[in-house]
Amino acid sequence: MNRFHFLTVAVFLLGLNLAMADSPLQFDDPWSPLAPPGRTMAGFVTINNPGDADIVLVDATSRQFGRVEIHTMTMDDGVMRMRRIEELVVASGKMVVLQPGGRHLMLFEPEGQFEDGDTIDVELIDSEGGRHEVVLRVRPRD
Ligand SMILES: [Cu+2]
Repeated sequence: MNRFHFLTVAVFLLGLNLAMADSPLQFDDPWSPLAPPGRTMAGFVTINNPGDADIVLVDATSRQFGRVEIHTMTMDDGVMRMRRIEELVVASGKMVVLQPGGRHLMLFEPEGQFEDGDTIDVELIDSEGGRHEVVLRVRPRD
């Protein structure tokens, strides 16, 4: 491969990489309340979608946890219950708030211990297979 071809391929690969990393979603104040070691944790974030298309989040993953789910909370006979939701729609031009007492990320089976200031890398996966990286910062509950 001559030098010109090498550069062409390198530029092509770089462009591909940028395209894959490109998420239209904007994440505001992603955080996770400090929890005792080994406990299931939660993730909160405000998600904005300034893009032209609705984005439907269907799954989540983190290499720091065995399993991540998107949850909702509902009042059921006076008792707050949470359950997994299969679809979290972030409509074009809209905002979705994951917050204590409402929808949240549930982080099961922590791989280690987390302290104030640590970060948790989460990938949100949409219905088209697109991945959206969000970094939660661990801090004490307000
Ligand atoms: Cu939950």
